[in-house]
Amino acid sequence: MPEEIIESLNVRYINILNENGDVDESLMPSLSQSEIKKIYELLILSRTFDRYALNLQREGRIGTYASILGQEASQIGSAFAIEKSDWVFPSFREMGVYITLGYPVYMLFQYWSGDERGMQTPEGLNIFPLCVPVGTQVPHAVGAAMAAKYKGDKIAVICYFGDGGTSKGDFHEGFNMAGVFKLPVVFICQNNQWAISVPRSRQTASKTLAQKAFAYGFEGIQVDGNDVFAVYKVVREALDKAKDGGGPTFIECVTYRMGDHTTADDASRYRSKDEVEAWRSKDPIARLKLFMEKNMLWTDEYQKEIEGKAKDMNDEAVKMAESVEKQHFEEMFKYTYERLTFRQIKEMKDF
Ligand SMILES: Cc1ncc(C[n+]2csc(CCOP(=O)(O)OP(=O)(O)O)c2C)c(N)n1
Repeated sequence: MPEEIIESLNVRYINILNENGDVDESLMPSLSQSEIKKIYELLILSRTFDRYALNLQREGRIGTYASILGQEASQIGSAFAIEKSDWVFPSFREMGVYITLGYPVYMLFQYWSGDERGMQTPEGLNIFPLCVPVGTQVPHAVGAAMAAKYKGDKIAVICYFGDGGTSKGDFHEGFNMAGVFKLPVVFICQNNQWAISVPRSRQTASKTLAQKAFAYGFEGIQVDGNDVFAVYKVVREALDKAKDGGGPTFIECVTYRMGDHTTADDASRYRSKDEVEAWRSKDPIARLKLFMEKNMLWTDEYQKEIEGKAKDMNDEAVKMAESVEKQHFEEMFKYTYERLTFRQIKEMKDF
């Protein structure tokens, strides 16, 4: 036969919970009623944190902040599947992941107010500090997965990044290594359609981001990133597969960044109101609420109670963050190198 197809790839797309709050029972993950309520409460807590952070930035009480509005299902759904012993490598937009994993909320406010001590992960939590340089966490995560495999630890590594991150060399180098060595790593891309002002259509000519994984010898799956059940299910299965020696998985969560890129951006300069409105009806929290209402898990009183709790937790966290003892300015210089450089000594004196 002079010509034949030697490879064809099938990219799966998964949605379980639709915008009306109905689920595809055949795909529904096993979650108890109390777990579903817990997920809902984490969604509300994370959205409340986000609102607080945006308001604090406008009041000049914290610095630049990257909102998670609209992306909560991708974050909480994925983090809910993570076990304490797994290792997490976030980008800079994963506050919902941090909150779900039990990171102290006050330390998140502390970090965004410019105090790096907020990223000193407390003992017992396996979360790397958030990563501002786009994509550089991919090789870090792959290295950690390599170490876990070498040591025979039955853990998985989870690495988060955005659609923009898939254009970085770090992404391709990390994916290649993960594929060749069949490493226990789950890559989660929150495709929120925009990398600052660069739309998804200008990021890549591929039909999906998920399909990029096939080039490196492992599966890429696309999931409705505003569907917390689908995200949870796919991530859970990928983590189990990684821990059973099945190698890496790439999960593309299709979602939307409802806010500006950061508080230093004005998205109305590069995207239309109509586009934002079209995504508003896909809100990840609204659809879980509808599902819970239909299944007798939601009432007005319950909503008031959990919103009150979320507000109290955030109030308390802001108070704690603002009462942490200030750092001495020397701290800024001390930890970049083992010993201060000549220039640092001069800068410190001049400060
Ligand atoms: C290496 C590097 N280049 C450029 C930037 C500036 N920058 C910050 S965020 C961003 C876009 C990131 O887009 P994406 O990966 O889709 O993540 P999102 O912000 O949408 O969550 C850029 C270019 C950076 N932080 N790091």
